[in-house]
Amino acid sequence: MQMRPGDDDLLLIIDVQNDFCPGGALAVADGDAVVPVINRLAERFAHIALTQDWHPSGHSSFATSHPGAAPFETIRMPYGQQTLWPDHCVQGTPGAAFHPQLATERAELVIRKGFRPEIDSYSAFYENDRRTPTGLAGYLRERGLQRIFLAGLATDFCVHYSAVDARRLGFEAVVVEAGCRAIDLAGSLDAAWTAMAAAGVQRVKDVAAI
Ligand code: VGL
Ligand code: ZN
Repeated sequence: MQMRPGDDDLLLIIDVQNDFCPGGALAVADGDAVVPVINRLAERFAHIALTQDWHPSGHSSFATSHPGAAPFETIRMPYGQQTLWPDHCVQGTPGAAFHPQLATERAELVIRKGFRPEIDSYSAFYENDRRTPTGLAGYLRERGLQRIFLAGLATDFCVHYSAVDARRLGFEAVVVEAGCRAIDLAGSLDAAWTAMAAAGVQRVKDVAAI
């Protein structure tokens, strides 16, 4: 398959926000290392979109919203199992802002997610009930964008869910590994790569591979 990005291709940069970088509220190990990789990658794309995790304070995915619960525990929500997180990416806070070195100027769309208090949203396409759409699929279809390259944070949550949903919706999906870093909770990174492969998500190592 032709990997070189063309006019039907989009680079979807997932959640490269301060709270997921070292020093942030839900820091991903080495999370800021994705920034130069993604900036180089972005130069190759005609179309770029960003996602931004964007929670109201008191969001139901925050452990602090569940008395007695601790971050990284799993609870049952009406829509299924949900990992609880430290408070992060609260709307309008510095932690929710994009990493200051991320080149955001050429992005054509910023899609915010996780703004409904009662439901989390890992995927750029659907909230965690896997049925409430964000609108991104309609946007991509209307613009004739068919293949989505993904990079960002975190590999095993928002990148993973977004890539699998892209396939479920009939888009091609390619994850650029060097542009991703993982949280890796209890084997979640291995499980994510397995699930992505099963869904037909392609995996490339680096910018040089495309
Ligand atoms: C994410 C956990 C909670 C992510 C967002 O961007 O992968 N993970 N919210
Ligand atoms: Zn979140």
